[in-house]
Amino acid sequence: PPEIRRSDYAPFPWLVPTTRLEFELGLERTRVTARLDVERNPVAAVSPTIRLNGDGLELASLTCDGGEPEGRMMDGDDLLVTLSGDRHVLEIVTEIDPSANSQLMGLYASGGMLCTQCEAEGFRRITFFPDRPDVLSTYSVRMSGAKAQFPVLLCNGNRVDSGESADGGDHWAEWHDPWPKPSYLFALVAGDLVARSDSFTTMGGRDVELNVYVRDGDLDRTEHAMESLKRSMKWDEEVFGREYDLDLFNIVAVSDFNMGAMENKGLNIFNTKYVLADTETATDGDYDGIEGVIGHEYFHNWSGNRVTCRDWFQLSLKEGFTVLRDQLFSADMGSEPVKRIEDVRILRGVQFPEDSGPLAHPIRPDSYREISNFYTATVYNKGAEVIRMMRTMAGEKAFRRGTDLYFKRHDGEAATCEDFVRAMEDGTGLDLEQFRLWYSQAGTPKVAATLSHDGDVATLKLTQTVPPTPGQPDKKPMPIPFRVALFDRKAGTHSGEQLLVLDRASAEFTFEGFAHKPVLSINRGFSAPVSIERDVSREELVFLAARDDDPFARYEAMQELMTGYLVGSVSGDLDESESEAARGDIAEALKAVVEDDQLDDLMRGELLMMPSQSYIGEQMLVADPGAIHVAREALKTDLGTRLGEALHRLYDRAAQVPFSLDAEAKGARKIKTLVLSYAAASDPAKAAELAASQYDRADNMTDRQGALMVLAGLDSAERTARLLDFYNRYRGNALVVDKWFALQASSLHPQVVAHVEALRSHPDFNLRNPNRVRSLYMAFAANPAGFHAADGAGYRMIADLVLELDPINAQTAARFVPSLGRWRRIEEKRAAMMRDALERIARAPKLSRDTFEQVTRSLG
Ligand code: HT7
Ligand code: ZN
Repeated sequence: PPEIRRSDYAPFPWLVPTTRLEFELGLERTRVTARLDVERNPVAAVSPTIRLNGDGLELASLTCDGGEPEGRMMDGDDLLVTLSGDRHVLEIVTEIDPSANSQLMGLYASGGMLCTQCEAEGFRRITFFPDRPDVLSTYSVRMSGAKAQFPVLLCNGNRVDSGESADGGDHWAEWHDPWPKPSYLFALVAGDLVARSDSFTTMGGRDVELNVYVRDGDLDRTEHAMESLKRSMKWDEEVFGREYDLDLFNIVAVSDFNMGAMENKGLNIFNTKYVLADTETATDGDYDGIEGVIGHEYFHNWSGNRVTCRDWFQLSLKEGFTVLRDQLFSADMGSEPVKRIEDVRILRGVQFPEDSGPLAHPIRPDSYREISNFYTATVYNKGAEVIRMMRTMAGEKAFRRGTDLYFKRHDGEAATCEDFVRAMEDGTGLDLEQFRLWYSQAGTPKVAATLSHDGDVATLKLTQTVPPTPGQPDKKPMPIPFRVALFDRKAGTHSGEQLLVLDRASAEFTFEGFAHKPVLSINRGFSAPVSIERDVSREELVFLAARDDDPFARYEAMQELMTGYLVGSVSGDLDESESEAARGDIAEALKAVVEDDQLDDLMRGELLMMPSQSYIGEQMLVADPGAIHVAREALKTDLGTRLGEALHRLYDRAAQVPFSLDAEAKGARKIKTLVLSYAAASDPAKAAELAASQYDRADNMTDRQGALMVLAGLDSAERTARLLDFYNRYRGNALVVDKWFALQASSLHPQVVAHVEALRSHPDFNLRNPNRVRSLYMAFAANPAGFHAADGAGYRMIADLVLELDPINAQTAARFVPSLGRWRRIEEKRAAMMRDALERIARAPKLSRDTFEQVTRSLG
C-alpha cells in the first residue's frame, strides 16, 4: 500500500455543494442512489476528471447530467469520471450487503438494526464519493424500508417528512441537514429502537429535542447518559461559549462498534458501553467513562463538526482539542485533581510507551498508509496536553480569547493545526513560533532538574533532551512550561508558585531569599508532558508526599518513592540495608496518607496506588517483566504486612459508608478494593474471605467487581464460586459478561494463560464483536503476568488472534500489534519471541493494510 504524505496535500478540484442520497434499506441488500451536484473548485488546479473514492463497491449505474458520462474508468477501488464542463450532476447507484460487513465500517448490520460508521474512510464503502474531510456538502436523505423491521429511521439533521407505502408494509423518512459537512460525519440508523427523550433550552433560548435510542429493555439504563448530555450542553455554553445548532440531538447505542463513539452531526452513534449504566451493572469507572465520552462527542459539534479537519494529518486539531475539552468538563463535574491524575496515568501508561517505541509519531503525523492506525494516544492524549500547555502559558481568560477567535475565524471550514496555533497566537498574544515544534517532533522530552544552594540563593538547572524517534534522529529544544514551587523545609510551605518556560537545551533559574536549601516541587499539575529526572533525596520525596499543596505533585512524589525503589531493586542497585530503609520510608509515607484526615478518599486512593508494572518498565532501558512483576508483588506484600492494621481500619471505616453516587461514597468504594489488593498480597486467606464477603454483600457493581477482581487473582475456593455466580447472575447482559471475561484475562492468577485459552472456546466468546474481543484479549495483552509469560505463550496467543481476526475486523486486529512492538525494550529472550510473533504475522499471505502497516513499522 502506498504511503500518503502530508506535504502532498492539494485542494480537491471539485466542490460538491449538495448531495442527495436515497437508501432502500435491507439487512442483506441496500440500494443507494447518490446524486451529487458538482462544480469546479476555483482555488484548485483544473482537472479533466473527478475521483470518486470507493472501497469494495459494485457500481450498478452511473449517469452524468442524465446521460452517459464522457468517460469513466476504475482506478483500483476508485471511480474516475471525465467532466468537461464547470458544473455537472452525477447520479450513482450502488448495492451493498450490510450483513456481510464484519469490518464495521460503512453501512453494517448489528443485532438486526442497520447503522453506519464513516470516519475516517467508511463512506466510500456506501457509495462512490470524494471521501475526504475538505469536501463539505449539504445532505438531504431519503430512507425507506420495512416498517416492522426498521420502525425507527434516523439520519443527520432534522426529519422533514415521512410517510408509508399504500399497503403499510414499508415506510420512509426524509432528512435534511442544513450544515455542510464532510462525508465522514454522515450517519444513518434504522432499527427497532426505543428512546429516552428530554429537552434542553440553549443559551439563545432554542429548545432542542434530545433522544437516547437503545434496544427495548435497555431504557432504564439511559438516565445517566441523558443527564451527562444535558450537563455537557450547559458546560460548553458556560466554559467555551458554544451553543448547539440544530433542533434535534440524537444518540444511538449499538453493541458492535470499533471504537467508543462517533460524533456524526446531530446523530451520535455510541458503543453501548458508553451509554448504558445502572448501579447494579456499571461501576463508578463506567459512570465516569459515560460522562466523559458523551461530553467528548457532544463537544465535537464545534471542535470537529463546525470546524473540521482539512486532511487526516490534522486529526489532532479536532481530537486533541476535544480530549482537552472533555478532560476539563469531567474535572469540573467531579474531582479536578483526581481527574488530572487519571489523565496523566493514561498518558504515561499508553502514550509514553508509544512515543518511545517503533510506532512513535508526532501529534501531526507526516505520513501514513492506513489512517485508522493514527487514532492513537499520541494524536488524542498528547494532542490534548499540547493544547493544555498553551492554556497554562496563556492563562484561562486569554485561552478563551484564543478559542473564540479560532471558532469565529474557521467556522464552516476545514482547518489545519497551523490555523489553530495562529488563532491562539492572535487571541492570546503568545509567541508560539518555537512551540510549533510540539506538532512536528515525536518523542517524550526528558528533563534533568538539579537544585543547588549557595548563600541565600537557590539555583534550578534544567536540561532537556528530546530522544530520537523513527525518521527523526535529531531534535530541537522545545518550550516546556513548568509550574514550580520551592518549599521551606522547616515551615513546610512555599511563597508562591511560578511558571518557568524552559525553551533552550539548558537553562538556570535563580531564586533568592532561602537561608536553607529548599525542596523543589516541579511540573506541578503535570504542566508539561515530559519525564523528569530530578536529583531528589528520599527524604525530600517523603516530605513532598506528605506536604505538597499541589495534589498532583504529592501523588508524583509518592509514585517516585515507589518507582525509585522498584527500579533500584530490579536493577540490583540496592543492598539489603538500603532496601530495608527504602521500604520503611515508603511504608511511613503511605501510613501518613492512610491517616491524613484532610484527604478525601478519592485522592487517598490515588496516593495509595502502586505504579503500574509497565510504568516501572518504562523507566528502564531494557525491562525484565518477570523480575519487575516479582519485585512489585514483593513490595505489595511488604507494605500490606507493615500497614495491615491501618489498612483494615481504613477498610472498616469505608465499609460503613452507604451506597450513593456522591464523591464520598465513590471514594469509600475505591479504598475498599485497594485495601483488598494489598491484603491479597500480604494475607491471601484473609483477603479471600474479605473479598468474598464484599462480593456477597455488594449492592452495586463497583464493590462486586472490585471484590471479584481480587478473588480472580487468588487460588481459592471463593474464586471459583464467585466467578460462577457472577456469570450466572449476569448472563445475557453483554456488557457485564465483557467484565467477566476481562476480569479473568487481567488476573494475577498463575494460570492466566490457560484461562484465556479456555475462555476463547466459551460459547459467549465472539470474534465478530469488538467489545468481546477487547474484553478478553486487550485485557490479557495489558496483563504483564500473562502476556509476558516466560515461555512466550502470551505472545503466540496474541499473534494467533491477530491472524484470525485480521480478515474479519482489520481495525481491531491491528490494535493488538503495538503490544508486540515493544520488543526492543524487553530483555533479550522475550524480545526474540516477540519478534518471532511479529514475523509470523508478517509472513501471512494476505494482510489488511491496517495490520501490515503496524507489523512492518514494529519490526522496523
Ligand atoms: N472521531 C471518532 C473516531 C472514530 C473512529 C475512527 C476510526 C474507526 C472507527 C471509529 N469510530 C469512531 C471518535 C472520537 O474521537 O470521538
Ligand atoms: Zn473525538
